[in-house]
Amino acid sequence: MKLLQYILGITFGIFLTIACEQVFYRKYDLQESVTSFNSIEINDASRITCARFCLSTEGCTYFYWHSDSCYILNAATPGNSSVNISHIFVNDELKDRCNLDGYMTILGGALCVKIYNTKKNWTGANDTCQQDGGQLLVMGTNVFYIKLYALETIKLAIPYTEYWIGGNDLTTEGEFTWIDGTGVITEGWKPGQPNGNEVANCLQFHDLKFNDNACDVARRFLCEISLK
Ligand SMILES: [Ca+2]
Ligand SMILES: [Ca+2]
Repeated sequence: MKLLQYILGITFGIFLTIACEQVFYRKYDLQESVTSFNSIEINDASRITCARFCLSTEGCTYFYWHSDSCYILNAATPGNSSVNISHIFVNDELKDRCNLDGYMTILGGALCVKIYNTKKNWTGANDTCQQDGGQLLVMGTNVFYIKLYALETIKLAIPYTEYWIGGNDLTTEGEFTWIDGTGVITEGWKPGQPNGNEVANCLQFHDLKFNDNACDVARRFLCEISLK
């Protein structure tokens, strides 16, 4: 966490008072711009309007606002705008969801992840995450690059090559989907992957790129506390 505090400059936030309830969005600057796809764009919106829109949008816990343009980055129903973002505004209440043994608060709770260095097969790994109240890490299209960025900020804490994450092609061979239903996995593959056909039906990171592998192989794994 100390490393992260050095990397991320927290500049300012905004308070919202809606229906007697105070909500605070804190701004997190990113060290480099990140492209966000499938975001919802609202033009001519103040920061407060943008925050309000986030609050009223299912699934939205953080957003990007710059020069009167507002982007809802992680809505339950993604939009079709892509934008380069240099910071995100994160609902301050999110940081509390990471208050579990070993879970790291990254980008103010935009990502809440635990690195398990004990090895389990894919199902055992997912069971462990569920016992934590979470799931194996998923990286759906609308949050893919933000999560990848967030993981790269803690790469020193992820020293090994291979970790199970939350995708598989158990339903339809060759079509890898995320276990939270956020869609088909089309980007982020290691070159030449997936290559395992019927033998390899579970998704793992290989140097933060995707690779299919046999589900009964024992691997370290990454759990997250979902935003839902
Ligand atoms: Ca397969
Ligand atoms: Ca493979």
